[in-house]
Amino acid sequence: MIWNETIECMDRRDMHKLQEIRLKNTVERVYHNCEPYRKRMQEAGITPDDVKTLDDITKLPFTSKKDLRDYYPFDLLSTPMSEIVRLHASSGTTGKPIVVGYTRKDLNIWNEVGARCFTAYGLGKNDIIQVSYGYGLFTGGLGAHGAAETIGGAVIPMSSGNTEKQIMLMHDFGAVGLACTPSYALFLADALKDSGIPREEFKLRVGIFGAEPWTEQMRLELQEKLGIKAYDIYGLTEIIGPGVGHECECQNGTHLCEDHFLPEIIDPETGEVLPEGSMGELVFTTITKEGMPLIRFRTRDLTSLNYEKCSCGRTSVRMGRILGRSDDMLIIRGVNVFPSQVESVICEIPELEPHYMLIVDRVNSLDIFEVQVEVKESFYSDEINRMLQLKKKIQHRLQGVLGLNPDVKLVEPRSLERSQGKAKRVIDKRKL
Ligand code: DLL
Repeated sequence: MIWNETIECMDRRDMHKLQEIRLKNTVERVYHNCEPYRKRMQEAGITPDDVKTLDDITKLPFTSKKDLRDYYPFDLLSTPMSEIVRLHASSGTTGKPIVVGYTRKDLNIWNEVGARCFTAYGLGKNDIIQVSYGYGLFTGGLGAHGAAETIGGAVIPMSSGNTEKQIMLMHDFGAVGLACTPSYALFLADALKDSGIPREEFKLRVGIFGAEPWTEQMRLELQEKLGIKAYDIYGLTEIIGPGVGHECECQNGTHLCEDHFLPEIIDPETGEVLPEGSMGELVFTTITKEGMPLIRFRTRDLTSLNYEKCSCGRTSVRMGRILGRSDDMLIIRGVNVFPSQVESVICEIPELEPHYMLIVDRVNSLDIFEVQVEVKESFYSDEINRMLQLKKKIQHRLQGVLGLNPDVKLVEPRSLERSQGKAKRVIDKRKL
């Protein structure tokens, strides 16, 4: 099912024309209404008149997370506060949070893109949808909530946590859709099993998972454990929240709502726009937002874009899985390591649970890299030989994928800390 066929299946030339008009309007808007943007453009020696085609976007300076911090809380708004009807914020690892303001129209855009996502997952007005993303300043809860209401579904505004109640309501209300982080979904899968309630008594069919990187292997694991189809939902606070992109029934790439959020892929080192299909850093320009439009915002997310038409009929560009964030990349003994690479190895080994933790330290100027991973209950044993063999197997596979030989520590089932929101899977003691 397609929510907005005219847009989602639009001829690509028409989409370009639409994007071009909207880009020009946005550049005018920020130039005239937002001092920091005007200054930046003046410093770069350009005016809105210099942006005539989509290609001219490269003349515009980038915006970064640091800019949002520097102009905290409201200096990047392009509308007076009287037009703002909602504020959200996201706290990073350090310092002040970043703040985003939405006008009424911005909230409508958010609901529209959210509705496209939920419709693509096969959900509709007859479905009950449990939203287990956190509600509050985080955009996950209210974003998914708006999407579910817009398609006419019945929302259970659960928020995260309170796991027993999650399972009880999912069962008693007959939730068909579950929206939460993939790591929390894993946790709920275990809780569902522990509840002793037979799977047939649940109506759950669709997982709406995002807010953190997850691998194809993790999808298979979740689909099997929960007996559902697990779909990706992508988004970030700065751009709007969940709904910037979504998978469709083909589960073959995340369609971006590019009539609202214009994507580019750049080389994270040089800032150059890369040729179609290349892996690089994703950059977005919001081309319809009023409250806080962002020009060429550097997401730090590493991925690639595919402009081929999808078998679902949509022509919108598809984003590959997010490999990680350029700022999440670990450099261990000079080798670049993404937690997602470790995850893909762990999920492929049947004796292991998909729960893991990476611990990095530096002793006598040498990097120490430990991978802690849970062994499945059915395989866990006191037999040293059996465990040693498993350890060797994991080490061998990790060596193959990472080009590094980490210490592997097998831990008891359910001993690693579980997360109810975004998972924390790396402890880098070198930075502490
Ligand atoms: O995580 C918004 C969201 C809520 C998306 C619920 C999906 C579902 P932030 O807290 O600002 O916003 O974090 C944004 O999370 O730049 C990515 O690094 C990561 N991320 C979000 N969705 C995905 C995904 C929300 N589907 C940051 N796959 C982004 C991989 C994701 N990473």
